[in-house]
Amino acid sequence: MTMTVAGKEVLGIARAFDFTGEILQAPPYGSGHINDTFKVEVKASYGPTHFLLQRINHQVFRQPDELMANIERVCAHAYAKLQQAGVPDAERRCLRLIPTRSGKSWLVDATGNRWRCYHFIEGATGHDVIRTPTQAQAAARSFGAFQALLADLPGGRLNETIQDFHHTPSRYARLLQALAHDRHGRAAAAVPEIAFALARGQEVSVVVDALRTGELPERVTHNDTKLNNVLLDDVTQEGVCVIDLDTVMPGSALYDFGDLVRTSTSPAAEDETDLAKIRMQFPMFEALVRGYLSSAGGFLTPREKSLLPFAGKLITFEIGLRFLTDWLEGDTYFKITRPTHNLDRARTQFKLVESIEAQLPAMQACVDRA
Ligand code: ADP
Ligand code: GN1
Ligand code: MG
Repeated sequence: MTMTVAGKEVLGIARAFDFTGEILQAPPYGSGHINDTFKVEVKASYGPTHFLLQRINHQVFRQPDELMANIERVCAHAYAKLQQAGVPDAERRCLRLIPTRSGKSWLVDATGNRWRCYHFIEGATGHDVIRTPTQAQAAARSFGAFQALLADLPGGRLNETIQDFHHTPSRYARLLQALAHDRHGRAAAAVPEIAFALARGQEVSVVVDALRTGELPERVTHNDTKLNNVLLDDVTQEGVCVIDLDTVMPGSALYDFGDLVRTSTSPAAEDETDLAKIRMQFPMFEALVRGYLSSAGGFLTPREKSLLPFAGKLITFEIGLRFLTDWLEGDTYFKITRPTHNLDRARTQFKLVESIEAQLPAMQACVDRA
């Protein structure tokens, strides 16, 4: 967790970015677990206009300058390609950085925090909970299109902003370590969750092993494709813009599809406490497959396609491991608003894993048909 930031300080930071007009307010915004986000409202001659200001969590992202160098490259490439393709509303289809008044892509404040500012995408929303298969299809299509857009990113391999981010065996090992220390004496309160995790330790290496042997290709992937990291048009529900680019780096397409299954198939929130509400809804999965293959089907290998259902289970399990580990370690990583928040989140993830396990054969048949 990072230090909170005073409203007055945010206004001062906002003034360092290169837009004109009087700044009216800059309240906290969004429901991300990592960065601090503010919606800056500016009085411009043509009416109120908005910007999205963010303070990067540098306890999570240890090399924020390398991260911003990635984002500069990714944003510039995506925008140039959309313009070349003649997309009429290209400025709404990808994130664009607003430079500081001294021409830098990000700001370093007096205490060493990094800040960045994006154009605000109006008329579109990042949803915390899925409502319709149309939304699931649109989200998956957008993330597939995002991978396609970055398949020819020039300039060599992107920086790894978090080492081993989706290395599920390392996430599992970290849980074992947290359990061995049990520094906050919390393990006793999570006995069934711990047992659930320990019973599934043998499957965690499937994707990383296949990447190592070359059986699966490395690609530029988003790596944090939760449903609220794509903005859907408020009127048409079409995917407008993929956001939250901090973890765009080398990875597997399966990580991206897997996190879509995790966040776009259950009808309840990630931190729902009534576990009876948590389940993998098959029509949502079908919509994800349809949407994802409509934009990524052309480049995915047969092995990638066949592992799509398993990826849903793996990534849901992996994020469950991370929530449980953070709970055991005393809540140092994900933002929380109640004492058992991370344990509650781990429980929903594991309940969803169970639901996926029960439907894996049908999910596999669905992908094979597609
Ligand atoms: P975090 O890493 O903390 O999840 P995000 O980059 O996802 O932060 O941003 C937090 C929220 O801010 C998003 O869920 C989305 O609602 C909103 N958001 C981010 N970027 C934009 C943008 N350019 N235009 C409009 N809304 C945005
Ligand atoms: C974090 O930043 P946000 O809220 O979009 C996390 C993801 C987790 C997710 C769980 C950099 O995503 O990996 O899957 O929470 N991001 C980072 O909701 O750790
Ligand atoms: Mg986010």
